[in-house]
Amino acid sequence: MASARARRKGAAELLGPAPLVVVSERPFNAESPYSQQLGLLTPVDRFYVRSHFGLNQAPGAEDWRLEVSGAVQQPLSLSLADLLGLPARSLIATLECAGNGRRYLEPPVPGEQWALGAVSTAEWAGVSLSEVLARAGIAAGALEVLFAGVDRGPSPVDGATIRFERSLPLEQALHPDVLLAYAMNGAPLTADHGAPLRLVVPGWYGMASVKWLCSIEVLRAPFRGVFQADRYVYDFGDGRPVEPVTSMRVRALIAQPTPGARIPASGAQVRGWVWSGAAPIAGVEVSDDGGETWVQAELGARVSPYAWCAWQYRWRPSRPGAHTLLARARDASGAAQPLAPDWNRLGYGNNAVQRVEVQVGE
Ligand SMILES: Nc1nc2c(c(=O)[nH]1)N[C@H]1C(S)=C(S)[C@@H](COP(=O)(O)O)O[C@H]1N2
Ligand SMILES: [Mo]
Repeated sequence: MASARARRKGAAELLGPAPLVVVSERPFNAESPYSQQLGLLTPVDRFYVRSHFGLNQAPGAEDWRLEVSGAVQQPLSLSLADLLGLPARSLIATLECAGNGRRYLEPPVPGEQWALGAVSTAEWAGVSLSEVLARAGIAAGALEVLFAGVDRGPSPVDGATIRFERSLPLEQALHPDVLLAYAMNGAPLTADHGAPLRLVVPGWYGMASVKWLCSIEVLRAPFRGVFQADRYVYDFGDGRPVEPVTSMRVRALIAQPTPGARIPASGAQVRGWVWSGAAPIAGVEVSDDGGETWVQAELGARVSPYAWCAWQYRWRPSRPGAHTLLARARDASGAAQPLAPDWNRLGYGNNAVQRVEVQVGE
């Protein structure tokens, strides 16, 4: 992957600004420059990257295999060619890291200090996981399905070498929209995004979408690994029970204007993206007075139930000077973005409304 990064840097020199905003070099973690996001799909070289350990080299597609084992009638060992021979399925889905917005928590929490760019959208193509599980045959007593990537590194809990592995409840794993994806935006997966095969769990925070997938094991007991039980849990520290992090909370992002922008007195188009993994989007409201009053924004087409949706609002400022723009989304379950983060010890799911300060000229 070092070479992929070197290539990216080389390309950036030719094209101008670097396409990704680097959060850490090793392992490589970087945000998408979402203020420049124009179309629905994020170009692959602008799609955020989140890797716990990183890989020196992505597994070669030639000798790579996917092993399916555990509580199944027929264990399988599949090559990429085997998977390409199964019925193909594609869908557009937004992926957001559960740590997106962690930087804004008060008091601060440990972990990658993401601003708001750990979210991107792609068209994923592959095979339904359910298709492969049906070929293996689920045996009696199955409860969960465990997914492991080839990447290894020190456990954040005790430093022991572990793999990145996570499970899904059987019912979720059997949903036909959960994909074993080999392509992204019409091209084979790149090393950073999990080549040659990754899981894509639409609607869930990104940690569920295991990259560099090499093994699937059907389990009869709940998985309690580090990235399941110690990480990716909401620990509010206020007496509320500890809960697993699952679907993406409703959130609107303001792409334009950007912080510090100078806006003409006639106003500007305020626009961005809105998504929710928990329930369909119900609406986006904008405030230009720090949250005193709110007006409805216009929603663009819903292209996929799993993809973000464009929104916009034609803003006509009532006075010159400093303004704080806010955008707040609601979903059909009645959930709305909070004005302040729902703080938790590991800093997940911070979907608090974004504030963008701008200056309106005379
Ligand atoms: N094998 C493996 N899969 C992984 C990870 C990882 O570190 N290793 N990170 C997860 C997390 S936390 C996120 S947010 C998504 C990021 O996917 P992306 O890098 O393609 O954006 O991958 C998930 N899958
Ligand atoms: Mo993540």
